[in-house]
Amino acid sequence: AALEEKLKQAMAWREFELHYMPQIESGTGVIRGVEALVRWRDSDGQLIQPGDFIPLAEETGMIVTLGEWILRTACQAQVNWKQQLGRDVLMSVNISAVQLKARDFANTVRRIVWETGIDPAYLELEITESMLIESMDSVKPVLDRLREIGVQIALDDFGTGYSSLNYLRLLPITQLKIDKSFTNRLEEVEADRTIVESIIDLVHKLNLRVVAEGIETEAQYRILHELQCDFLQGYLFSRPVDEEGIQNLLRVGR
Ligand code: G
Ligand code: G
Ligand code: MN
Ligand code: NA
Repeated sequence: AALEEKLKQAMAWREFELHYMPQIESGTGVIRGVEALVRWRDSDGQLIQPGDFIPLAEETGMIVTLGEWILRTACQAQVNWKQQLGRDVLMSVNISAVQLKARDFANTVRRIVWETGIDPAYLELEITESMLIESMDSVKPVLDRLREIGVQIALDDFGTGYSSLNYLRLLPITQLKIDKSFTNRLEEVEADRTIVESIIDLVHKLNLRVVAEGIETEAQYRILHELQCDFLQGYLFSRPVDEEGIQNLLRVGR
């Protein structure tokens, strides 16, 4: 309960901030987008990672308010960068199952798109396959509405849950993110390479795009480039950085 109080206070005191991790085009090395990742700067100036407060925010329902702030802040940043840097950057935002299932989620997104003026084609919402297991039927209409608004939908952490081909077949997904547990040992483990290659082929045959996460070495980069993975994300390119850090990376253009 102590943490819950602190979390409420943090919301009132605006102690949250967004950090950003670039996603690069594997062919050119150019940054095509960023993933927004929330952090909590507590009153002592300490940076708290989402793993330490998102679960509680979900349990208490606070994620709905926090998630709205995250979405609005990310969209506003995208619009600012367009004005300041003259380029559109794809903004990917993680969406919790609790948010997606809250009534009115699609309307909330529509309102934030309208209020911030973001081109919805440059907003991507990341959902995880684990949130689909029990609620495929209720989630699908929400995703359909989000696509009508024009936002992109990414299936995050692919391969870690119950990766059902049904999701790819039935849901209006635009991009798939291969989890880092598959790219970690790409150099050493032949089976991982085979699986990743097959996922990329399948995704391309479905006319979707694919991002590989957790790229930390040049060797992983080379293999994924050879396998024609569209986009890459990982510490090799950059760790999550704050607003100033990402603006610097975007200015350099790579
Ligand atoms: O940034 P980090 O690696 O600590 O993120 C850990 C987890 O927290 C990841 O699974 C990520 O998806 C999740 N996460 C990070 N930022 C957000 C956010 O803004 N909203 C939600 N719902 N989850 C987030
Ligand atoms: O679950 P989700 O994919 O949203 O989690 C994203 C998190 O994965 C980010 O917070 C980021 O810190 C982490 N991540 C991304 N790339 C790498 C990487 O190359 N290595 C490691 N260890 N973590 C990464
Ligand atoms: Mn993600
Ligand atoms: Na992921």
